Amino acid sequence: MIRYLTAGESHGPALVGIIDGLPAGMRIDMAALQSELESRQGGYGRGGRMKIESDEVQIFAGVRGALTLGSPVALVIANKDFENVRALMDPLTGSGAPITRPRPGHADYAGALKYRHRDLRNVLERASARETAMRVALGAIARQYLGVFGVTVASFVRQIGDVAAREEIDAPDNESIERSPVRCPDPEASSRMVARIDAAKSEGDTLGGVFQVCARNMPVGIGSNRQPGERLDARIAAALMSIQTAKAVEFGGVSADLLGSKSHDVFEQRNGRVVRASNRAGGIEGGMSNGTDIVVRVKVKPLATLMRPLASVDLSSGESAPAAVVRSDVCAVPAASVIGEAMVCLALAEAFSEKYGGDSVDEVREHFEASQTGAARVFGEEKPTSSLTK
Ligand code: EPS
Repeated sequence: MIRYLTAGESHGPALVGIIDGLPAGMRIDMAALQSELESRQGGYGRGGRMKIESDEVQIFAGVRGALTLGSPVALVIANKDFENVRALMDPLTGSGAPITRPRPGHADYAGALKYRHRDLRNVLERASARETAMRVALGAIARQYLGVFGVTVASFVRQIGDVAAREEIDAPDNESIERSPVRCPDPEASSRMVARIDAAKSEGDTLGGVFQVCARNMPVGIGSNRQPGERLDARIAAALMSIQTAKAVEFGGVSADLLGSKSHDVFEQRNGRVVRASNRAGGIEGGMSNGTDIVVRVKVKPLATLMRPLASVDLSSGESAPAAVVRSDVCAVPAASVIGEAMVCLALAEAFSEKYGGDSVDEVREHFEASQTGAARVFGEEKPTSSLTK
């Protein structure tokens, strides 16, 4: 089964990632990996760090001649800023004045007590969203694996602060997303979002928002209803909630204040196929993909590092003091949407590998095709059962 691990501190020498369980013979498109890393670095509202970094991923294991070997794939992304802070962050000799005033909303306080660190830097370095660069690189590989099944994953920004894209925008084209400096396909909302970011910056404040991820061309039956942790929505939600700023995840458009008669996606028969009249479930029923698009929205909090710091307590003296101020971004919702895609790709890759198995790409493909053919025959070939896609 596909699984992964990351390691690395924000200002340490490098980020490291391992993805295990990929089939052999899968072509790795490095240009695609690089372009996803570039998207994550972009987005209006980023701070000075992104002028220092230009994330370049290197493969250290598991690939030869651009084809996976079936062994674990190991990736490294250097932190360019490490050279500027080597005295502070060198793994063997690093030291410096401790940070002792926790930022409300950050990992600082809980981490200090949990790991018994007197210097909050020892917590915040790993808690930093810098680590998501490696997730995006791993997610790009997971996306290439999903390509074997024809599945695609895209995202866009719905809201920054109190500025929201028009609600009816649901499946925008890629160009309209990429054209916007905040990955919002509604041009009018996009310019208002940029203005909101400028205003927050000038006030020493930060902004959160909402992004949406969509996985298309999903087959039926990924994930399972057997055990709570096997449910596809539970797995995707867990993956998305692991993004540092994420606070809520919502599938589809079911509303708590509507009756059941207005909430579900009725079945229709069209040209011998079973189709759905709507997609309020967001592509998942009973913990399994139902063949429609997986649509999920994620709410992210405003960043916890404010240039005009919030009230805090100096943990070394016990005195009231403003929270520590360290360099940061004003808004990272556009980056979070790219990271959200990576997390959905990783969660899906894990679930697909569980269902289709296989040691080589050809074997995976054979399993997938056999499964598709079998599913289409469940109720007999003459019946309208082929709701394998929408
Ligand atoms: C981050 C703070 C900033 C961001 C960083 C996440 O870094 P720094 O403290 O070095 O200015 O730029 O994000 C990244 C480095 C990145 O690659 O996304 C934080 O505290 O989480």
